[in-house]
Amino acid sequence: MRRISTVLLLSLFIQIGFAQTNDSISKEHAVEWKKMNASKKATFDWFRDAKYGMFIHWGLYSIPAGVWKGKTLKEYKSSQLAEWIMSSAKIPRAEYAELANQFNPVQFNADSIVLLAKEAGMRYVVLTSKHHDGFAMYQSAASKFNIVDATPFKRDVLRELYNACKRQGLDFGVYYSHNIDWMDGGDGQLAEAIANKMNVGIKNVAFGANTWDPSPNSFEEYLQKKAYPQVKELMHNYPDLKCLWYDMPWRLKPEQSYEFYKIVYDIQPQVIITERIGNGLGDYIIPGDNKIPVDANGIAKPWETVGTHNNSWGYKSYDNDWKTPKEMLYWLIEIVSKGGNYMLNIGPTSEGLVTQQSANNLRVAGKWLKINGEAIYGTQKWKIMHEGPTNLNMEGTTARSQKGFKANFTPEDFWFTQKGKSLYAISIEKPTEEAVIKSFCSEIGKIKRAEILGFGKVKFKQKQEGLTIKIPKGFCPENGYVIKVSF
Ligand code: FHN
Repeated sequence: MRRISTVLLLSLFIQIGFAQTNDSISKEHAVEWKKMNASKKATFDWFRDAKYGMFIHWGLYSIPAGVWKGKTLKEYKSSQLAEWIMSSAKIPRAEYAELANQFNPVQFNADSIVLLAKEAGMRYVVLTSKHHDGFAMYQSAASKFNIVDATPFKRDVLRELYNACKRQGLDFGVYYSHNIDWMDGGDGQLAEAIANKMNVGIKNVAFGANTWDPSPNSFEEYLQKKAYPQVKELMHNYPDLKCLWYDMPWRLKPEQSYEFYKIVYDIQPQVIITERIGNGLGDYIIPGDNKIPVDANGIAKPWETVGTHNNSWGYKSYDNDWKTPKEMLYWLIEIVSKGGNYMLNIGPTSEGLVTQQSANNLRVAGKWLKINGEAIYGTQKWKIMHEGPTNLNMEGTTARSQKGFKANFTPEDFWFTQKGKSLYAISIEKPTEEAVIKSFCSEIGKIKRAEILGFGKVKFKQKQEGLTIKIPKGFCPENGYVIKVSF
């Protein structure tokens, strides 16, 4: 019972969004922030067009892969996410740091991973440059606890992925856990938050703090000596980044969030920043992990849903609940029809590999996108998002892992997008002899042309009840198809 409530609490935190602290930034900083935010239009345009990205959670936690001292995460009464094992199993810092001596992922090949992202139809890649365990996946002058200085591997994988993306024409961004650092973040401002009765927007004020073996330094020292310098070196050493994915801002003060925003802007002004920088200072919204907003119309900024491929971000040896190609396509089209982006995660193993099942599923969905990508990239949401009987509610990581993904898509389900003078009706089910799209009725204007992407022009009838299309004989794609109509 206690385990369940801790897990539920964790999922609740992750789903309610990222709340603010009591204060706000100064008036001068608010004016400055507005100017900086408004100057990023080119990157917002890029983001809106790109639609689909690859998230990579990779770090020392891929060695235990969800098992510590013979016990799986299930037996520890806390988070079930593999990258949280240091916290769930309350591993002392020195003991956790020893994992670095074993980290030697000699099979890692950045070009293969970037090629996989390309084959999957993804347009950008975001790597965890440092996750909550405090370990940097690049050469850092600010902390020796990094992949080059602390492991026998001695290779800067961030640099390798960055270069591979450049070679293969994908865009690149970095994730950085700015607020939570179990290795060096002291008490994560916990004592102060408790003393000041700070409203951190969650019931458990200690959430994410290292309470089992905190580093002896203050949080301010961590910011000055590690976090700010590391963000600066990321910005100096890896130019032309698209985004900085800050995460988990609880207890972070408004001026600290502001500083994290400003240091990025001063070096790479084009970089857009996630809402999880905290205190309302993000450039784009993250509605939740594995969560699709029911109604996205009220979201005023660009947004991105991030998703696990199984039910963990970091590699977890015993979680094989992989999203099938159809499920992946569902997430992507549901999100895109609502105007958002989807960033789907892979968690490489401690050898540096992506599991075969995960790679296969990504590639199958990618084949669909090769034919139908025109209905995804560079599109906008239409006034109608979906028609048909399927109505799912994607509530978050814990919900998916506990309930599983259950859906019976039908040939009557269509999701919509638009681009210029064309509309797209997207199906992820095999067609029957005839497709009827009710939303394309005569009321929306006279349709002049209809085609099936990857197939060609088709005959159609447009009436008050909708558009009817005869599906060509023998046309039966397993994961559906797209009808494009033009006016
Ligand atoms: O705690 C992290 C988690 O490990 C993972 O990085 C996700 C990705 O969105 N962010 C936090 C939980 O929301």
